[in-house]
Amino acid sequence: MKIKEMMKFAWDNYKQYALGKNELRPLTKNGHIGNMFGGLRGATVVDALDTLYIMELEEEFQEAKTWVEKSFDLNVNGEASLFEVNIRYIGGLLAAYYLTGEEVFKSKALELGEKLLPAFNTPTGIPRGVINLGSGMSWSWGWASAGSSILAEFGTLHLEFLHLTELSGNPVFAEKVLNIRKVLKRVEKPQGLYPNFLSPVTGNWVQHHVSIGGLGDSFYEYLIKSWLMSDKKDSEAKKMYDDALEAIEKHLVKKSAGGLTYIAEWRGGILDHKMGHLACFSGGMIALGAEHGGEERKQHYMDLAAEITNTCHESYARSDTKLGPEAFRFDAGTEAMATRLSERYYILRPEVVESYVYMWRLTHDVKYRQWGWEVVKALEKHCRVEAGFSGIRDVYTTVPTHDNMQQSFFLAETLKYLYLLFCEDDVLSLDDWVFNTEAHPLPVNHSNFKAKASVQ
Ligand code: DMJ
Repeated sequence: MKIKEMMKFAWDNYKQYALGKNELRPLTKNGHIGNMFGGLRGATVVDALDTLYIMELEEEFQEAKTWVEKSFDLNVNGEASLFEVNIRYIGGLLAAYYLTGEEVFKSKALELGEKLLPAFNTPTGIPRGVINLGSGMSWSWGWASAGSSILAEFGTLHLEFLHLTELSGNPVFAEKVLNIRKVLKRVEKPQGLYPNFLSPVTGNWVQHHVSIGGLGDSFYEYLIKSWLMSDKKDSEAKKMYDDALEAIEKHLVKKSAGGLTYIAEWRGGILDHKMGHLACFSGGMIALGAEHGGEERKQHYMDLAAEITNTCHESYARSDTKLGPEAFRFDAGTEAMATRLSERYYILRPEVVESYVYMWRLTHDVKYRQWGWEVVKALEKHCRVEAGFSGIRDVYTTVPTHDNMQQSFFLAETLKYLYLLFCEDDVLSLDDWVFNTEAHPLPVNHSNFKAKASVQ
């Protein structure tokens, strides 16, 4: 199948030119390390493991596994993003363990999980965003206002941390994330909304910026997925999700003059009529949450999910490359297009395809497969280069503008979701698996684990 060939191509080039680095630079044919992972290496290896396995790229999976066994060093010193290490490394290792049963993935996940714990040593227990994996010192991002922690970062640990407790028998991981939930339940929410910046010292919001795109996104995703992963026992998470979505719908969801439904951003009550590519995961999330409501409510949310997914498809369809920009706007006559030069890029992100997969699995409307295939063709035409896949700087021109970066999430997510879009529903069935925000599948606990997920 075509998508399997794309994965093999992406992997083979990474292996040839960048094995052990974090990402491949496909134009210059070398590796990129970056500064998100605190000295950890092989982000692409760990992110790719489960995709290689699922696609039955056996030889390539063995190569990746061998690298983890022989070369993946956790004794590093450097400033890491707690969020990124969790979703890519812990998520990737956990998924690889659950799919294969190979102990090496479990032990590395647990060892790395321990290294993240000092980030939670704050007055509220809300972790800071950056941690030195060697010394355990942690601090907030320099760009985050007044030393705050970011909703999408501390709100995107729950799934992985419950599994760390499940696998280790050590309650500490679950305790940390259940405490985060407690703080969030307690704090007053303006209009029922969750702003993106919270002080880890006082437990109060620092700024009233609300977004279902960057800085907020996966917090909402992890609420509904916590409920699903607990085999629908964690009713607290479901209630928080339902309430948050209701507030979002009331205050942020809008329809453009041309009839496109979108989710705006909110700054202290003022709307910014912009939707980020990141926010496009929400079509899938809303459909996933709708699947389990009452009949009328379910239809309402399925309609909303379909409308948002359609808008995100429009953001692709209205570009010359048929790939979508980093952000698109609905103002001054613009509909679903980027207006700023700085927002025209596409870095191989998965969110739109992710929504196609959920919509396909939950409706079986063939248009989602057609839309997915449009993405495959566009990636082949505009992002495939001699030695891998590259992001592009401007989706509105077909003159090549490659950014020379093959993101690890392209292998973890974009290619995995494209593959799943064309598989039978029982390949990683939504009844048995939840995908973490990096598309790493974690099993639903149909037995004892559900009790722990609802502890309070
Ligand atoms: C990925 O690392 C995850 O999907 C995350 O939730 C958001 N950003 C990238 C992909 O765009």
